[in-house]
Amino acid sequence: MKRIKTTLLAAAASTLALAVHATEFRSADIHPDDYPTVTAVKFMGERLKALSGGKHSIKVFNNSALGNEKDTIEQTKIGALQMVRVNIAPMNNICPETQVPTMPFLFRSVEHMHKVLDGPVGEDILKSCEKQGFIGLAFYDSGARSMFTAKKPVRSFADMKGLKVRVQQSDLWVSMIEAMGANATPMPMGEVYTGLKTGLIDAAENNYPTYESARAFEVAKYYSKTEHSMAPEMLLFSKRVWDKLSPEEQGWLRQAAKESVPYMRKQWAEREVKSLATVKAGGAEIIEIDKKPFEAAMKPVYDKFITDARLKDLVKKVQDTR
Ligand code: GTR
Repeated sequence: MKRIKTTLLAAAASTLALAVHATEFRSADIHPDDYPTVTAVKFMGERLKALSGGKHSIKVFNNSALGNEKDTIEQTKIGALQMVRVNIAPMNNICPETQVPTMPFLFRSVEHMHKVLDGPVGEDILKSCEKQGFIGLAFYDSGARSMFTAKKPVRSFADMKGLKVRVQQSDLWVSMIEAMGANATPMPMGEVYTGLKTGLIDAAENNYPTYESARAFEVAKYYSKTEHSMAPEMLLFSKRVWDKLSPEEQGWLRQAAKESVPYMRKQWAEREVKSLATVKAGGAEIIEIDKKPFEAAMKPVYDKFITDARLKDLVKKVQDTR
């Protein structure tokens, strides 16, 4: 009898321990429910739940419910938020190594980008944000970004002159757009639609899925395929929270994040095709453009941002990756 009692007590205690320590990590995203970054983090949550035997899960707060990317990065840094999925651009001013995969015309193809980000250079860049309070868990795809305009189409490099272009909140992005002869206005993504509609800005740039999901094609129907950057998405975990987890828990998170990458890539490839069809059906004009003058204009951007030996070495390693 005593034995049974002890066993029961132990079982109750362990259930209690599980209940006390079970954690639902919160993760932020600016995108809608069906966007591949959102579905991928949800998938990661399912994997985490399975790997941890139900101990941990993830709740995604998307649609900018917790604020814009800059705000949610701040919340993650202080540990108020455990995880965030953002584009790499708003990290550019925080950890300089993230500038490397953002650089214009750096990746030759999607395959090249995957090879770099899946290899030691990607690992190195993810790790580089640790000293700033972020554990880099993974990179996700974001395709290539191109220019879209509201009033006049951009058919050649010269058409960029004087345009007011919205950029992400990053000094590197400001320089990139200025090197194209345009004026850069940094602002959060959530303000782009109204900005284009009211004429506060003439243009913005993004991949097909965001051009579509933000309904930007309704107010800026000329999409010129400049494909100037393949700046990827990043999945970041708060180091403050991370340091309180056991190595086993950290391992589950890393594993679940890793497993979400191929899932995301598949969803992404499908979404790019779907979004292109949607924007075309919605009246967008897709313009083929000579990218050479754009690429040639980017030398000052490299000179200004890829300054020290470490960044130069990383860029070289990317270029040498075959
Ligand atoms: C999207 C990206 C977002 C955000 C947005 C922007 O492609 O997925 O994270 O960075 O672009 O331009 O602000």
